[in-house]
Amino acid sequence: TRDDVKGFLTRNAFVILTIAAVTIGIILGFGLRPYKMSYREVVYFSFPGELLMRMLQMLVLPLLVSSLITGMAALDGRASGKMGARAVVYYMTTTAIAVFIGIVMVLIIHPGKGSRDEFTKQEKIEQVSPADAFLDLIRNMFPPNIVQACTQQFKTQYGKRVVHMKIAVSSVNVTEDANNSLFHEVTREEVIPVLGTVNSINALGLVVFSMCFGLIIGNMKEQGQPLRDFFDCLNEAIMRLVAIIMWYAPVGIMFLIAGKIVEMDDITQMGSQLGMYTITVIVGLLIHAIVVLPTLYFLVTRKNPVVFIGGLLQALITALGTSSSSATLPITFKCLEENNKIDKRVTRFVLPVGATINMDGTALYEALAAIFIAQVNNMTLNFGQILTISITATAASIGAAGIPQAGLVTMVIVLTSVGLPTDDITLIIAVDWFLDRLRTTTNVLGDSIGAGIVAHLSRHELQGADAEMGNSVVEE
Ligand code: DAS
Repeated sequence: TRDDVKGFLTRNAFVILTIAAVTIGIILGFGLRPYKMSYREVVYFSFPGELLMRMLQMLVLPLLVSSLITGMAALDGRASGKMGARAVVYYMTTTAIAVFIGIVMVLIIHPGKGSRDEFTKQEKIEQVSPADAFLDLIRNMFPPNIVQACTQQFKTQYGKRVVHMKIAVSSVNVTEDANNSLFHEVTREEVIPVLGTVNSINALGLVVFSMCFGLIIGNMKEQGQPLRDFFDCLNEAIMRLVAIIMWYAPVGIMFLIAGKIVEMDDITQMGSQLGMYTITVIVGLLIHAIVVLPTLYFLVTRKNPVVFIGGLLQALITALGTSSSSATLPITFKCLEENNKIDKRVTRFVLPVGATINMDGTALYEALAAIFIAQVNNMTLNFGQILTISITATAASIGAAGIPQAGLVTMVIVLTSVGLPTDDITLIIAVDWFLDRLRTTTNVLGDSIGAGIVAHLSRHELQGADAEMGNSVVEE
């Protein structure tokens, strides 16, 4: 009936709008390719998309801090301990499965066979030792200055600038100099992809700080109440801002996707090895995202994963459009809390941590890419080296930030750990902008299903907490 259709449309307005936006974006992108826009025109054209990225990035910081502090303060030590343990077990399990899938796929399909002369040799890459990389990882968990941790972005500990490919100027991970010269043609010669371990320091450092701070004010009883109220109100206010931005998101995503399609290299030029590599990554990510994660969700919750994932579509498409799981975080919150009715005490705790350290797509990708590079160099890896790759790929995915192309950067740790030439990363940069979107979508899916699973496993504690809350209200 008319009312049913009306109800369906309002319930799924966002998703319908976003899917329409992606479709129009793809058509627009391929329609405009023959006009060979200049770089400047591309930046103008993708400007609405860049605005969306900036709006979301602007919210990430207050949202991450307020949700984690509120989430930790709302849980008493015992409940947060149990919930934290469940989340960590889930993260390690799914990341290990993802790495395993990546390694099996690249060994079976073996995309790296054949000569390497088809790869054009590109710029030299700064070498970074794994020891420095790991130290950087731990160092970034303890920012010397909380305010600085919020603003200092994408500088490696070696003080060098990280200027990514030319898309960097029109996305979030720019440095001040590239930012100031927005229309400066950032050509390949100037791109010095210093692939140090670039973490979004604000995320790692702030996650550690917020969790400790939230736990402490949670145990400060009445004395901590003003701060708990403040961060609770801040979180609510940010979520209302997200609700406004969500109406703009489809427009932004349309231009992000169209702008990327307009400027991407001619995919037919891609050599057969790179083509096989791309297919291997896509198959691996699909297996993890469509088979492993939904099955895990069903096994634990006995609920229909298709319905659960249906509620996440807006977040998954935003991840595809922005290739940044931290930029998608505000929308992931909204989808889980409003569509999938996940308890806020779980999402506030699990999502910010998951978006920062749980990246199944990235872990699968880094293990697979490292072995692909070994194959291209005709290097046969022994079991010990493959084990090293799986461990360092897991560590690199934890250290990778939720920003575009972070997985490409932390791959330095994986390659150096088995003595592979790090400048071979340039062999796969050409397709990284596309594979990054797919692995980011997998990351967001992994975080969201993790929230669903942890919420299900913690339902008794949460009901218990509600009952206590209810009793205390009744007593009053
Ligand atoms: N783009 C990163 C993210 O936002 C993933 C990656 O680069 O591997 O999750």
